[in-house]
Amino acid sequence: MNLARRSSFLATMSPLTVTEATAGLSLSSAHSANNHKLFENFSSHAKKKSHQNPWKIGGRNNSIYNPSRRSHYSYADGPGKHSPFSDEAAMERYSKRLQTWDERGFTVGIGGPVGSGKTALVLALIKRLASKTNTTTTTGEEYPPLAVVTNDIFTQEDAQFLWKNQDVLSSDYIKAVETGGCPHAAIREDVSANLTACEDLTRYLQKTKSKSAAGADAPSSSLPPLILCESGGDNLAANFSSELADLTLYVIDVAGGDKVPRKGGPGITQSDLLVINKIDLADAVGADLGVMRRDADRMRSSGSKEEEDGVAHSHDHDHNTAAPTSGPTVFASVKNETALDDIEEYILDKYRKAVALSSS
Ligand SMILES: Nc1nc2c(ncn2[C@@H]2O[C@H](COP(=O)(O)OP(=O)(O)O)[C@@H](O)[C@H]2O)c(=O)[nH]1
Ligand SMILES: [Mg+2]
Repeated sequence: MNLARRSSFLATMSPLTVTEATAGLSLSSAHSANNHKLFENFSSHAKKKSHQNPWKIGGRNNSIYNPSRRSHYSYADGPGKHSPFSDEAAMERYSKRLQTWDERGFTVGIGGPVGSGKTALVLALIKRLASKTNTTTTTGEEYPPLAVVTNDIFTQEDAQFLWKNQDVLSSDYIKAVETGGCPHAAIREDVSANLTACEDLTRYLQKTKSKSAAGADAPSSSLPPLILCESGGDNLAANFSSELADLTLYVIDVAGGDKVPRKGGPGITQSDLLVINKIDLADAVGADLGVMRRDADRMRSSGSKEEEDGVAHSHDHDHNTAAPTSGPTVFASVKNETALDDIEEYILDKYRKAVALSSS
């Protein structure tokens, strides 16, 4: 159907059909309050300006292109707005938790597209953290016992890789979940298999702790476990449910192109820490880290007007310096061990705050 015919055709259709046909929305979502406004706005414009391209009606800020008018975002803070980790927000988050830390350890969700370096990061964290279990920091803080859950669709590939490639964490503490379907389903829609794996590991750690005959790597610490839960690689729409993850890391890599941060999606906008990995490949693939920093900051901003308009961050600022109002983003090369200290420190800091919050 050509444009003129489609416009007049749309003007004669029933309001609901117009919304569906043009905005691509489902019947059920058309009932949401947000969608209702969208529909009213859209259909009145469609009637008045039926000679125009209906996809463009209303301009950027008054159309279906305006993210705040889309119905498929269900985040309280709205799309593209990052809620920085704060003790208050954490309290709120953890008060809704169904299990105590001793029933299910502090669970760190590590998500991101296929091949971005999630397993490589988990391996690096195991090597660093598991070797410190049963020791204390220079300031006397204990390192927590560690456990790992991996998700693959049809195999236990990632768990096997982790079992084989390190000797600091017994394979007993690394459990594989085979999702059997889209990986996001197991971390977002029905998290029961992952919750069970985390609870089993927590119970197992408690049991081995109390057994004097346990192996050398059996934790003696009284702290609840720190569980790294690697998602199966998925698209940009996959993010952990807060029912499962107490802290989320989202891993993308420069080889996917420097456009990826601005494509957004809940992992990029909402994760507690965004990791942009493989910076060692930036020159080889022509990725501009300054652009990635600017876009990551914008997508992870807490939503000031300036930032939404995209004028707050200059094109040329240092890629290692985050804008103060944006959620944290770290540029890493797991291969070259760049920024691993920062990532480890970030996780431990949040773990310690969480455990302290619940016991205060
Ligand atoms: N050059 C480079 N390669 C990396 C880096 N991190 C991971 N890789 C490689 O990227 C590939 C995919 O990594 P993997 O951890 O399996 O990705 P996952 O699918 O996200 O778990 C592997 O061949 C890794 O060795 C990095 O920082 N630099
Ligand atoms: Mg993996």
